[in-house]
Amino acid sequence: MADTWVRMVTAQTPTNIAVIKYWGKRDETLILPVNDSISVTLDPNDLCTTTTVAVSPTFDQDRMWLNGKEISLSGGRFQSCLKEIRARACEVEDEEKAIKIAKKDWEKLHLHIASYNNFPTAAGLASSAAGFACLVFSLAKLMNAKEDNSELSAIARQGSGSACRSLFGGFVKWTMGKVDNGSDSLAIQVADEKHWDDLVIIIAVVSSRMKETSSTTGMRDTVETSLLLQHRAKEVVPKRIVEMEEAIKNRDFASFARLTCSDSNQFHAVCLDTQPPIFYMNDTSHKIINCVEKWNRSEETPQVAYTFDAGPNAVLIAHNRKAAAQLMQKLLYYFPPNSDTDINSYVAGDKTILKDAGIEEMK
Ligand code: 2P0
Repeated sequence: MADTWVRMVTAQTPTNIAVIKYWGKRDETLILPVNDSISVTLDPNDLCTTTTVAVSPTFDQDRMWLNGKEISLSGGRFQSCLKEIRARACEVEDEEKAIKIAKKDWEKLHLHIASYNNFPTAAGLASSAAGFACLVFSLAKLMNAKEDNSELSAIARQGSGSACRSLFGGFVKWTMGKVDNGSDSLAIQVADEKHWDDLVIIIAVVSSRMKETSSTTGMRDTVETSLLLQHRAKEVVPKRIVEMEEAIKNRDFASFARLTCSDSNQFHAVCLDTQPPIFYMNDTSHKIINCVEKWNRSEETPQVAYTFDAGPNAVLIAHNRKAAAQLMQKLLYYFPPNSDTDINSYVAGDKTILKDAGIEEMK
């Protein structure tokens, strides 16, 4: 009876959207970036991963299931995260369940991991960010590791770069760090989730197709071939990071929107400057940019910021609920459902925005 116990921990982690982008690694194995980045973490009700990790002496190997299907844990990135967390495991004593795990036992014990995304993986929104952040956080709790979230972020980073920023809510900076072993390449919170809570994020899902160039491959090609990336990483981003932190601290939406849109556009320019060129946005993405730019210029101050990651989906950050409602009206006017330049569906933090606009959230 004594050796049939199971200890479990469940955690939930939202994905994050970069407003100053990470693109390019200086070390591919440790996942060390060529520049700092800043992101906003979504609400846990939006796009998030829920992960349950379990340990039991009855498990004979490490296994993982993603959305109910078993996946291989043999990849270097999974193994790096598991190794780093196991090295920090501490003694666990749970008197109620009569469980006692000594520090050295963690080397022999095996894990079962079940992870679910609350959004369709095929929607082109699948992100390794929430996944690795949730994996590392839940394993740290299971193994009673004493590291704080910044220290854990340096482990999640080794699963996927952008994952390090999902260890915190609100606005988060990933500092690229200086040292070769990557110990100072980690995430810190710039402002918590309550600091600027009138912002409304709406994601317009433009395509559900899988992207043609993975971020990892795209970044490698960019680092090898783009001169613009050198300029961006050394000259442009360091200044933008300072300005973006200021804009966030002062809740200065005009500066926030200008920096967010410019940085998204420069990231896609860097992709175009890559050999062979990488096209992540499509015609619909470009039309959304035009629509937002025209609207922002017709107002006294910008109402909406746009940003696009390694795919055509638009992440739109509205100044407030009123701007979000107006944005939905404009999108539905310019991109009527079932037209050629269709937006398949929407995801929003504030569900009433979609309901009021008369549309359904994606299932
Ligand atoms: C970002 N992206 O800052 C940027 C903007 C996409 C565009 O981080 O190779 O999946 O696992 O470190 O984290 C996507 O890259 O790449 C990404 P790896 P990751 O959010």
